[in-house]
Amino acid sequence: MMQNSTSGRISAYIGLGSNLANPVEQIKSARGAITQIPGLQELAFSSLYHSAPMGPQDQPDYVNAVMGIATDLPPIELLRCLQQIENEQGRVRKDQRWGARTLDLDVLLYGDQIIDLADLIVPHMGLADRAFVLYPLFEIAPHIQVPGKGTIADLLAKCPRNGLTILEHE
Ligand code: ROI
Repeated sequence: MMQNSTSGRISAYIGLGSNLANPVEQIKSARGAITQIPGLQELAFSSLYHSAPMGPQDQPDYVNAVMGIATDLPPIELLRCLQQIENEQGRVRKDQRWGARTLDLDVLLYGDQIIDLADLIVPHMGLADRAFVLYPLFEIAPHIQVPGKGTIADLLAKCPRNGLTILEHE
């Protein structure tokens, strides 16, 4: 199925998060921008979820979602395109680690590949213990394997919902 090779269309999953400047609109606008990336097609989009911040608590709650895509962009090019969209939507990188942000786009999974580059680690490091990633991912891809970590269903069973609620059904 070419999921393992270096060329051809790969299914990948992108995590979206925002907790500033109208998060629902940030997520919807990011979805539109991602769909415009050449060499990429949307396959699925989760509901929008409302989540309490993980990390510093002195920041607003988040809106999170997960998007499934098919792409022939290499992972690092996909990352660069996503970073450009973050910047275009007013992302300012502050000194505080894990602080508030208008838009965060993460490559969660890229086919069944394990990627360990300076700028990009896939599967995403927080994937297994973040309810705001696992629940939307499970919604759109209940049968996938997370390379090196097991099935999404197994991971989900070990991850409390943590107050995560659906804000807007897809
Ligand atoms: N917390 C939540 N709930 N959602 C996020 O998307 C999110 N992103 C982050 C940190 C700051 C770790 N906390 C988060 O990067």
